Amino acid sequence: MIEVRRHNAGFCRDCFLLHCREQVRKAIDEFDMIRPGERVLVAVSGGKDSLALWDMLLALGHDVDGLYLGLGIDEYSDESGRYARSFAAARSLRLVEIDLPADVGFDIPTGSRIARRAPCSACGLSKRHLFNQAAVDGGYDVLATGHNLDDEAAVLFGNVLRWSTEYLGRQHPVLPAGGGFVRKVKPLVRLGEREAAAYCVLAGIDYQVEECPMAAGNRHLGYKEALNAIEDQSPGSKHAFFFGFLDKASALFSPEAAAEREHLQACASCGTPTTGDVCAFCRLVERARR
Ligand code: Q46
Ligand code: ZN
Repeated sequence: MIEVRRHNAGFCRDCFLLHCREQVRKAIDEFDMIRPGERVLVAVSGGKDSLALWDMLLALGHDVDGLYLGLGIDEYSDESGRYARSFAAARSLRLVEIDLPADVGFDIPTGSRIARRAPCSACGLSKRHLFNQAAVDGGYDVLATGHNLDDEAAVLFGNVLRWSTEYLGRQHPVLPAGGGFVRKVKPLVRLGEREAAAYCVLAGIDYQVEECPMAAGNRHLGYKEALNAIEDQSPGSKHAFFFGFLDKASALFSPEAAAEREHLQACASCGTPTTGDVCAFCRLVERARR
């Protein structure tokens, strides 16, 4: 029996798998994430969330290929690539691969050091850019990522703590396509981290359990721990926090994000929309390659 305290419910194996897929289907419908016939590219890291998401999207009948980005983080990246590849191979799925060191010229640990950026900041920037590029190049309509309810609640918590209004205006399970960006969706927003892990175990999905070594001690993990303590006392808090924000507050911040989008121009080097002449990713690549 799998207990989900947030829903005050217990499930057997088959009902739990159906429950998870149903939550994903609901998120897709509620936020109009994927329309019939659209081609989806899902970014997979080899971890539980993204592989569960790929599996669930296929089970729901979507046309989905995978995208794996090798970050060059020592054995962690070697192992994560193996999990992503074996998931795809066992199910005869298409996995698009990009290797940051081989294809772009730097790995996250060295690149971030040289560019004097925190590893997760250099990594996030690289992912955003390369995921979008791969989706555009492959002619996909939608890019899906495995961010779950715990991730979104923790990001929201951090943005609220600092009142980062420009980020609050952009925090949504769907970012529409436009100006060189494909639509970005987060179909796992209705599922918690533990549900994604339980889904993998029950669906027979082998995933990388080890977390990225670069995450240790970062703020995001601290926010997750704080929210876990609250959730323990009061199940449903994360859901109420995040979905309450979407219902009641998110629209208040969107004009600021929209105004920012109006000032974008094409990067002189790669053409991606940016606020400056050259986008942050191209500047990172330039510095890291030096
Ligand atoms: S992979 Fe990249 Fe994460 Fe590792 S370097 Fe940080 S952002 S922790 S999701
Ligand atoms: Zn650029």
